[in-house]
Amino acid sequence: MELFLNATSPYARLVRIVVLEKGLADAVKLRWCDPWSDDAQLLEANPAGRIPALITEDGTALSESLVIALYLDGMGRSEPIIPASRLSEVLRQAGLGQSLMDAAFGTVIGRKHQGKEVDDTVLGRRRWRAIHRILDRLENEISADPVSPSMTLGEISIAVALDYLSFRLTETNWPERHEKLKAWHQHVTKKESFAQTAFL
Ligand SMILES: N[C@@H](CCC(=O)N[C@@H](CS)C(=O)NCC(=O)O)C(=O)O
Repeated sequence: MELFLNATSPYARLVRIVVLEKGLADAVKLRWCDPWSDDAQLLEANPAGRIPALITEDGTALSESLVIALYLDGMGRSEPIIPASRLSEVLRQAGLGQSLMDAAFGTVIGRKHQGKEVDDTVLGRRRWRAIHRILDRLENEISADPVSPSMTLGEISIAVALDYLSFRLTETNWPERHEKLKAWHQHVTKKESFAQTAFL
């Protein structure tokens, strides 16, 4: 399999962590690229021009991080990252993590192309309100310790989104404002798969 990625995308990092957690590192070749440079092979794999994209063993090109995570969960012999017994809880967390990533990434990319003033537009303010609401909700909902020793897709998604805030939007100061979430995040990100994929 081949995974198109870069070192700063939260969506690509989520998939990379899934690859490691599922014990599939040897089966997935990393194909580093710049999604903003219209890389011809990436466009062939994903006409949207976005990473991550995964070419499966049978040559199928998959896009969208959660879709790729779902595919990888069906492979490898490790514990499922979407356990059937906790389906709704894990998918709820995955959705919240993904929404946090979307609002944060939208803010970062908006600033890059239109300047920081974009934060004061209708859409910019809306994204910031979403970021704060999601953080508050996670602070209220997250249980102190993860339920199982193996990671779930929900935990990976939320933890990567929080790391992305610390990487790109430090002004959120989320660890100072959300103590329970901070402790949870410290616990979850102790895993080797997080260390190996740190944002650069
Ligand atoms: N919903 C998508 C989002 C993917 C995405 O936006 N990736 C960014 C990098 S972080 C990208 O490739 N952007 C290039 C572009 O939008 O042209 C997913 O979950 O995979």
